[in-house]
Amino acid sequence: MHCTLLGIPVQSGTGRRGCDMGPDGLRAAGLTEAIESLGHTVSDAGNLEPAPLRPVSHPNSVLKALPETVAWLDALSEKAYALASEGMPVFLGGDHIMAAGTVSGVARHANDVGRPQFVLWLDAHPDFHTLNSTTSGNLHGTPAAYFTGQDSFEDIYPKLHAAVSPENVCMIGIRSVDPPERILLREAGVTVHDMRAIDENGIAVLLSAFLEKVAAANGMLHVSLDVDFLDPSIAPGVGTTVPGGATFREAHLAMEMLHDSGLVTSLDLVELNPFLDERGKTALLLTDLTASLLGRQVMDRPTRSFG
Ligand code: DIR
Ligand code: MN
Ligand code: MN
Ligand code: MN
Repeated sequence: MHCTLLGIPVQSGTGRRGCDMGPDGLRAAGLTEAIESLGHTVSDAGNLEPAPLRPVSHPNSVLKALPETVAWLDALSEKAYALASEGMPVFLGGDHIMAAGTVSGVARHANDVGRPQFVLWLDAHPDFHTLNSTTSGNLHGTPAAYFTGQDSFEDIYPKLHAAVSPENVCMIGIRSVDPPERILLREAGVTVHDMRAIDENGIAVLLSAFLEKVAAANGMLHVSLDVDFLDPSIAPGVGTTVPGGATFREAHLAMEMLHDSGLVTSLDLVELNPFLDERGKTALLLTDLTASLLGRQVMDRPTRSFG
């Protein structure tokens, strides 16, 4: 397989600085070498630059850095669309607003080739605010609402060529949901597995059910991995730590199952903040998780098939 790395040093969607160093933190952790060691080829497309600013406004006065963020999305949604047709893009963040660009871009490609787009959202947060519902104004809380076609984004975020059906989105690891998000998620019909669901069922059961669904539909699968999906004790390099996250083994098992499924077509690694990290600990963990997703195994085992 061929992987293309694209750095997206956006941090305008979050309240804290340092995410702009995320792509270089992942490179320093040896991401390219880790992927190559598994027999894949890697090209690094370098870091994206935002498009020129265009005039955008919205009546919600708390929104932070709207024009800057939109300039990133304008560039990224086109770039992600282009990269989706050549191997597996690995998008290196940058804060989670970038998923508005990556998912909309890959979903447009999936639509072109006549396949449904699915999204596995691994995060403490659903990031399902509209521009109307956010009270923090941090736009990294909005991407999943945008790419599933919720309202408020029209003529502000890039034109959405192919919305992802909310029924095709599965969120795992969720443990911080704002009241308006809770209502919007329920109304839209997104599958949300909170941490309690992991505790009660095990992550393998939840993930298997979703992978069966993707396989049965011959879907394309985008995985969006937010650092704060992980417990802060193993992944401190993120601006929005929430206690009670996925363990080291839960995260690796999810990645190993994703590999075995053969279904993953694109990946986001987001919200790494090297300024807050402990001697590269979080960047190294993300690198190892990516290796598990791309085929690193402790022992050889037969490939499991879904669908
Ligand atoms: C909170 C936090 N729901 C907000 N969101 C995120 O500001 O909208 N934190 N994504 O990482
Ligand atoms: Mn393709
Ligand atoms: Mn997130
Ligand atoms: Mn998060």
